[in-house]
Formats: sequence, C-alpha cells, structure tokens
Amino acid sequence: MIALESEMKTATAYQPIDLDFHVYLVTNRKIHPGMNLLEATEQAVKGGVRAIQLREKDLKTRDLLRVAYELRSLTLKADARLFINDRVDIAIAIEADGVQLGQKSIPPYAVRRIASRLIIGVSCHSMEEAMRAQSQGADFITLGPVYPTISKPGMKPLGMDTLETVARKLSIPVFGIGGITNENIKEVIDRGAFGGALISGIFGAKDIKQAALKTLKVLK
Ligand code: 3NM
Repeated sequence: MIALESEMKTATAYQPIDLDFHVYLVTNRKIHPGMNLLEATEQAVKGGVRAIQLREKDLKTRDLLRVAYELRSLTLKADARLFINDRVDIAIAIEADGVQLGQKSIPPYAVRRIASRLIIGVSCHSMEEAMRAQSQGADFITLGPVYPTISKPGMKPLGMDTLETVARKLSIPVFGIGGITNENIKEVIDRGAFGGALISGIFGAKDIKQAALKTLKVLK
C-alpha cells in the first residue's frame, strides 16, 4: 500500500553519494547568442566542466527533449554528469544522471519512488529550505543567490556568511549559486561549500572554453 505523504516526507535512510564535480554549469542559451546550446556546452566540456544542468524553462517539451538527447550524447562521450531542471520525466527518458528540483517541483521523496537511480539536487534560498530539502532526501542543494546576479534580477543576495552557515550545518553537499565566477569560486569552497554553480561566469564569456579552463584551474 502506498504510504501517506506525511509518512514519506522525511527521508532519512538515503546513503550520501559521492559527487565527482565541484563546478556545476547551468545552461541559458540566451546568453551566448550566435552559438547554439550544444556548441556552447561542447566548448565548456572541452574546457573541463564535468557537470551540466539543462535549464531552459521556456522550451516546449519536445524541443527540450531534443536538446536533452543532444546533451546526453555529448556528456556521455565526455564522461560528464547531466542534470535536468525540474523535468523528472525528461530526465528518465534520456537517462540523465539527475534532476535539479525547485521549491515547487515534485519533492525528492516522491522522485525516489519513480526514479531511484537519479541524483537529486534541490534549489534552496534559505536555511529553512536547505534543511527541508535535506530531510526530504536531496542528495545535494544549491543555495543562492550568493551574490547579486543579472541571471536572477531582483533577488536579494544571501552573502557568503549565510552560505557558510548553511554549508557547515548540512551533511549533504552545498553548491553556492548566483554571481559565482573564477574570482570567487575558491572562496565559496573555502567557506565550506562543496562547489559553485554558475551560468554567466562561463556561458557569458566570449571564449567559453577558456572561461571553463580558468574556473577549473583555480580549484586545482
Ligand atoms: N538560481 P549566474 S541564482 C539559476 O539563487 C539560478 O537559486 C539561483 O546565474 C538561485 O551564474 C541563479 O549568471 C542564476 O549568476 C545563476
């Protein structure tokens, strides 16, 4: 018999997983006009990025699915992880490595029931959301925005101190997001985060491959 939601909400039995990336690159095809998403992602992968999140919220389902297949093929060849924003159905269909859930998405404990293989990230914006995501079975979270960012205008930045407090409190990996660049990603990690998630710091660069190389190099 299916458990009641109240019984499933707290998920404590999951084993922590080992993530093998510290730079988590999020797509936005609109910030590299003149280069399509596949080409731009290929450049980033050539520059050493090993985790991509497909986040193209305005694409229609079939267009998103087509891009997801293309990125799956690319990331498999490069031994890189691929996460799909919000769309668990597409993540399952293309055999992605994981999903990135929002606060209004299907929650982690429910994803486990339909796709136990998927790695589950949850986007959080406060200590409360972070604690809840962890207790509901997230494998990792992103926390932000850490800094002001053109990619999320109007959102009040949390700052590095809040990132540090949350990262040190949680037992699952935390990625800082929002305004992360090669100039601050090392500090993000020094403050206790597992890594940094970013869009414009790599995809907003004229030379995406070089930007990726530079970002990975500062973490060596
Ligand atoms: N999520 P950039 S901030 C997609 O706070 C996203 O949850 C955020 O873009 C959050 O690296 C953000 O260009 C935008 O600042 C990240």
